[in-house]
Amino acid sequence: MTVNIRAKEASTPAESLDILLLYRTMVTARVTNDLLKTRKTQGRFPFYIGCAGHESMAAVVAALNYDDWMSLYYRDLAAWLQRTGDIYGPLREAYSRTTGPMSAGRNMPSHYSSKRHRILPTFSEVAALAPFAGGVGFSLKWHKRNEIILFTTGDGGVATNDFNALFRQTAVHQLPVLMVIEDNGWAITAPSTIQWGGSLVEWAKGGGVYAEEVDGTDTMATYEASVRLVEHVRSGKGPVLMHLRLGLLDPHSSSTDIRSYRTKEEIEITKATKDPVKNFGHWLVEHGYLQEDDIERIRKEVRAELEHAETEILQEPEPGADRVLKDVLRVPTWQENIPRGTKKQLPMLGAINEALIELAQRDPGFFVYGQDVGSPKGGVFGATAMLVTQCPGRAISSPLNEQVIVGIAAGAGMVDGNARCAEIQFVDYHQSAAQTIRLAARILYQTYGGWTVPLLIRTKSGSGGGGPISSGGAGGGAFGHSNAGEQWFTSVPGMITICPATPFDAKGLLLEAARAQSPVAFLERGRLYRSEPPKDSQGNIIAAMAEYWSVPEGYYTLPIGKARRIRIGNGPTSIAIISWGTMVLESCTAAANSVNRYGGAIEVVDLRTLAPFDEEAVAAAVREANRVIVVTEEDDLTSFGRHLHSWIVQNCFYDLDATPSFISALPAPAAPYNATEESAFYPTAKTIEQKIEELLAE
Ligand SMILES: Cc1ncc(C[n+]2csc(CCOP(=O)(O)OP(=O)(O)O)c2C)c(N)n1
Repeated sequence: MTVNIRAKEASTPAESLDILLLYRTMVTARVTNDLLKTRKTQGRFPFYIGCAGHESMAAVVAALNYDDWMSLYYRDLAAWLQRTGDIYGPLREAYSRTTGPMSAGRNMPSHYSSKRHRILPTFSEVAALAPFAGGVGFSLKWHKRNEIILFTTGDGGVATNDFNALFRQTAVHQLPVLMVIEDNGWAITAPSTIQWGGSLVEWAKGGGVYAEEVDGTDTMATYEASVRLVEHVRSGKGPVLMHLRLGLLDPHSSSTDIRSYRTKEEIEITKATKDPVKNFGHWLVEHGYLQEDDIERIRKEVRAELEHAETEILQEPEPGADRVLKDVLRVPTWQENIPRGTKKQLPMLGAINEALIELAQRDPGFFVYGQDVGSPKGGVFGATAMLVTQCPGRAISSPLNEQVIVGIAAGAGMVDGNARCAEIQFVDYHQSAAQTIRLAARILYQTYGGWTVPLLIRTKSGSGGGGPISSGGAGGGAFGHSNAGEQWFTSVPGMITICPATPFDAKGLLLEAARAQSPVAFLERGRLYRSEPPKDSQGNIIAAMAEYWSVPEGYYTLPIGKARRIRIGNGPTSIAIISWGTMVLESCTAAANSVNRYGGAIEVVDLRTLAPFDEEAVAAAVREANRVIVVTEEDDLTSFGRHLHSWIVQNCFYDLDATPSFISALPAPAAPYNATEESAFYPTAKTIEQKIEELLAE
């Protein structure tokens, strides 16, 4: 028997609801849950986290259109089934089969993900998808699409920074997002009363988001409320928070003993009154849609279907060790191109402004999102000044929250597959977005290539403003404004990290970075924004570097992962200096001074890309010079510079005639403010020159 009923609201765009199919989906979720729970107990796989008590989420999804987006959490098996109809997927992931649609057997079960079905990839980090969901909503609104996004989390998830970032994103930009809080009363052993004060609904309304409490143990009430609230969101009236009251019928996960923290009485009452599958079954019988014995018949049919699926799945292949490094990083394949535009002298800031204009003109969906970037000043450094005047609406000022910023750009990039730009004012402040950045970089691996996150993070990094350190004047950036930053980004697997030293490279690399399907950290050194080419101690511009301050107009790209090898002097090289960013200029000055004094040649390798770095160029430079100095602006703690130094020891040992040298800033939190202490903190051309002398004397 198929019965179609429509929601009461005449204007609803939701498809007519087949309530028996909805019931069957909920039963399928419960029976799958029970089967997988048993299999875990039998030791067939290591972990399971279930959905019992949350099956009415199928009714929320039934109120969406098929092209709406979803960001689910681990209790949303019923939502998965309602959207995809795929009963095999959850079993395949539990048994870790390569056929798994969410991660090809790479991730724990219940981490729902499907690009095809517009389900963003669930993280283990509670509510961590929230800022990405805000980015999806931002993109849908920006492109005036008729779709919305459903975001779900538990009552514990409400307390996370990530959820609060989403809330702010949706409230400030009035995004088409339906936030459903699946409140089952518990976050492992913590009752929901410790997650927020007062009323969640009133809290949301006070922050500019319409909110309602809904009884999730009553499936028809959930469906009717969902239809109404989805319509609210879709019609442009703004975001909605649904506080969905549920009961948790099972332990938190297969690793938790429910009796150790919940009373017998509370468990019994929950099971008797808050079981949405049981309640909906009774309702269907009461209203004459089913007979009493249909309930058991349907359960048995579903169980047989699942057991059949399970038998098939057990024949399917498990992952092999050979794929463990697959889909860590996607670096774009560089297409050789010759810059044709007229060249003109430009500082790095001008080159970055031009690159952003090129991106906006070529891609109507490209925008820069960050603090102050939409002001006529073009952000505090003026990097978006040209964008603001020449491409109105493409530089968008954000609230003061780095996680909000990164989430908007990352989620928007996931919608249309092209990188959108997040500007972080000073690299130090990316730390509040660190989890979102790390997870953006993980998605490719976690989903076995199912999803990519094109994302361009531009940020001012390194010591103060002005010119190179040796050219006079302390930066004065001090704490919060002067960190190098590469020690953070290069330690994130799945992340590309770029740090240009010259205006020519900055423009070409920024344009190439926007083609990447892996997130990129683009470190712009404040010292280099307005810097001129480096000079030797007699004031002569170093010829080998001068041409890179001449920047072609128009579009050109440079390869990611390729170093620039700069030879200073003539004849065979006696030392290779490996550096990047500001330290390239310092190294060139030191090398020129040494060559002026002693003759010969020194090679400076400008890495340009730090992750993945150009191993071939580094090895070749060491092989030719047999002496090497690594120069970094980072503190002397665990750092990218130390990693590179260690790589050289491990891979180039037999090409070395002397211990590989290492120059860095000091092992302190950051450069102090006053000029004397600041200068003592950073390496300069002088420090490098002394090291060159020592090495040549060995
Ligand atoms: C950020 C983060 N902190 C801690 C954990 C460990 N953890 C996993 S689930 C969970 C409780 C989540 O509770 P809630 O959001 O209410 O969802 P429920 O499991 O009750 O449905 C915790 C603390 C985690 N996965 N992520």
